[in-house]
Amino acid sequence: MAFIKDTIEQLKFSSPAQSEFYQAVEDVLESIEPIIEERPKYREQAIIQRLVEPERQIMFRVPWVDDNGQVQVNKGYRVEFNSALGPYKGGLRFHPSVNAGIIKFLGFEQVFKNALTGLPIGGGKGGANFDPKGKSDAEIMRFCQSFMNELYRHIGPTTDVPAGDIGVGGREIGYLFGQYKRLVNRFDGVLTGKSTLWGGSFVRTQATGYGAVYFAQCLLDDNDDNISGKRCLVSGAGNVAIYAIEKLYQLGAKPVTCSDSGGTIYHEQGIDLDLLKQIKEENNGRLYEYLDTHSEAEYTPRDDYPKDGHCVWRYQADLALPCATQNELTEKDAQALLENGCRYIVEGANMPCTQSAVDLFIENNISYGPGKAANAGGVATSQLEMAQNASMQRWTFDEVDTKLQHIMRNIHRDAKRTAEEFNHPSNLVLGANIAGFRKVADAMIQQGVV
Ligand code: NDP
Ligand code: 2IT
Repeated sequence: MAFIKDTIEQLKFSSPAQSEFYQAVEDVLESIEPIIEERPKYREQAIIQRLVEPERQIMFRVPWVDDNGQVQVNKGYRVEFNSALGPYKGGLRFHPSVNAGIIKFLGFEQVFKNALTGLPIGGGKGGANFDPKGKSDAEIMRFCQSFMNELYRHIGPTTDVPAGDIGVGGREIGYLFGQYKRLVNRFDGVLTGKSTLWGGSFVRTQATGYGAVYFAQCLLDDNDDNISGKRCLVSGAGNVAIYAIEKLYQLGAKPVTCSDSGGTIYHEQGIDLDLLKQIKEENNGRLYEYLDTHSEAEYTPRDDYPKDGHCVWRYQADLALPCATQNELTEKDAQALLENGCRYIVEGANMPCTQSAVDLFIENNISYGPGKAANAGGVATSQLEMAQNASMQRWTFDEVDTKLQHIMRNIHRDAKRTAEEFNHPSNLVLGANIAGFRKVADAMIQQGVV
């Protein structure tokens, strides 16, 4: 349809060189075609043009001093994308690949993901092109403090509430929070993913991985199938991957792979979760160290991956959970998964499957859970953390976990019913995009042209 092409052309002109952002926008626009046809008010109110332009984008210099006394400079971002449903909410990513296009794609996804949770949160994202690898703890602290020296003036518990993403976990949230508190002299719930010692919520650490597996359970239920005994491929070895693996084991499944940017581990008897946590959470180590304990496992370095693909997806399994980064699962990988009989794909990461890989899953009627639905458990639990902070309450692990399970089931039901309503019963991409879009667009209309 013309409006998709026109919108992307305009974005290419006004926001050049942001390919991941165009990809995320195109994915949503293609799904919402039927509803745009149906409801003229979306066009009259220029909802698409407003949705693709963030409400505010902040870019800033982050100067800091490394352990050798050298001054380093990074580029920091916070994109406050849409506040129709609530305060801007979304993570911070510290990775050398971060640029304006990456943050905008993540912020755009976040708007619809947050809407799908049914909770009162708008969408935003931030980060920096800072590479945490090889940095000392003191360097991480100084970087976080410098980052917050600018960010603090833009955020607040009812304005914008950042959290973690790639390269930002509990340690970074601690340093960021400490500096915020020092600058404003208030103990605000201004960040989520805080330590449970000082205002964090139980289950936030586990929430994205657990939530993705709860979503997978919904897909299996739809097929009168059961997760117990399923062989699973997981990519990534960070927060999302680790807790997806943990929940898979708790439900009787068998995860046999994980990966980091250096390579992939395949362990036929099942990934050793305690060892993985020790390498990644305690020692900040590299995945090849896994072989020091399990020489029977296979390690494939990145250089030996198949052309145009990732070796994780070349193993046989029933369920695949990409949990590392965007566009990590290509069309060739999708073909390999289909040939090996994989029937369920659930995205723990944001936009991990390329557009052509997604097309292949949909064409082949594979049960596919798109990231903005399947990985929403993290941000949903962040909102539960905000709710606990605002009401000065503290819920138990089981209380939060039960709420998370309900939220994931509701997201799945909402996406599925919407897909049925628009006559594409098994297409959860379409269902999730329309369900999220409707909530945001209707709220924007009710709030006038702002
Ligand atoms: P972490 O930093 O904890 O872990 C990221 C993992 O992915 C690491 O194993 C990392 O390897 C690998 N990885 C990252 N970038 C690349 C790359 N360019 N190529 C290959 N491997 C890479 O991040 P999270 O687990 O928190 O995030 C993973 C994904 O999940 C991201 O897409 C994120 O946006 C998404 N997500 C996260 C949520 C959360 O609550 N944390 C919520 C919802 C989505 P290495 O260490 O070698 O770089
Ligand atoms: O992509 C995501 O949803 C996140 N990184 C979590 C955001 C949050 O605010 O918890």
